[in-house]
Amino acid sequence: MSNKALITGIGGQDGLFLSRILIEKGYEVHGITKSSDLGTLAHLEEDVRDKIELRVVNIAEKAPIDTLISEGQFDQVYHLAAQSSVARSINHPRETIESNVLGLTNIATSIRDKSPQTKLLFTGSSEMFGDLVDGQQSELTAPNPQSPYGLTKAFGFQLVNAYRKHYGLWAATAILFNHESEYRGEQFVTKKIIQSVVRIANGGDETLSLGNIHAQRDWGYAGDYMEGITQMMERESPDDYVFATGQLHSVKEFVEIAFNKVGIKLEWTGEGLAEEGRDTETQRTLVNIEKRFYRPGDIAGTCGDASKAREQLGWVPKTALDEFISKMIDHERANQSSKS
Ligand code: GDR
Repeated sequence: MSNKALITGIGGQDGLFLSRILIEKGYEVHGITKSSDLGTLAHLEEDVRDKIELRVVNIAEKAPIDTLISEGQFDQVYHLAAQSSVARSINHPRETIESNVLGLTNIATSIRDKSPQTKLLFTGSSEMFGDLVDGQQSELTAPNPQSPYGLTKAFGFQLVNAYRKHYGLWAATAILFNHESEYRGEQFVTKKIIQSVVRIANGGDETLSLGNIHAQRDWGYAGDYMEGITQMMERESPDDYVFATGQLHSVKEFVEIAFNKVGIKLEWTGEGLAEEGRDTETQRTLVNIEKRFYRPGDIAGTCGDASKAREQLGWVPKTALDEFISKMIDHERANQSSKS
């Protein structure tokens, strides 16, 4: 009999990669989404998608989660469902808490009460660490969240720890640093940049407006991180792991690389809100700064130390930044040309 896995939040970028990996490994995959919209799963190969048992369930409601967990008796639950935008959490803290705090509490408590042999993996976030103080952030770094989103991820990390300790559950947190791909949502800066760069390369006359382009992130490829979390789940005893590349890049560098890839070289002038990126050939302004895209409490930088995952799981990020920016551009080009 094949192993049975449940993926909550299967309709996002990570759900797509994770379903592919689990189906390939021979798992029976069940997924829950918040609406009947297929979301990112629309990009999944049809034969893979057909194998997924999909259901619409609101994770913030306890009764349907109890029924699902009790009837499913899953071997593994990957809890991905969350309000995942830091920016949105600032304006919608209640929605973020409902989805992230109540959602995890419902899932973990149902497993404790209805299916205690089920392994639970929670996808945590580097956002729980707040700003980089020195060096890199690891499993031992103390949480110091700055945003409602980061607070919910710190809460989740501690809850999972407590359930593991007090109830003997197989429960663990994957502390994921920024991870991107061609299937990334438009609310995140990398996708926003790529969409605009491709439109401009295709002759569009827009300007890419951004907030803090000096923020630095440790960006990896989502497919690699989802491989890592399945390796984590296969361990006999539960433990938390950081997944990161250990490489820091600014938003500005990301913009420059993306434009370079479509043959446009930028030169920068000005500072703060007056900073601008111009096409060196035409002198046209392609990038500007708008105050509305700045966030209160934005984290200036995050950088992860994934040596524990490397040593204990043999995990290394395979896809370099340059490589996944190309994948994102190719995918976006195909997407835009299919619409024109
Ligand atoms: P982040 O990702 O908040 O790190 O959370 P995001 O891509 O939203 O922001 C990264 C950095 O870019 C700066 N920035 C902008 N961001 C957006 N979205 N739009 C802009 O116009 C813009 N201009 C500059 C931001 O200020 C920030 O510094 C991601 C999410 O995937 C979380 O779910 C995950 O937990 C963490 O990464 C690790």
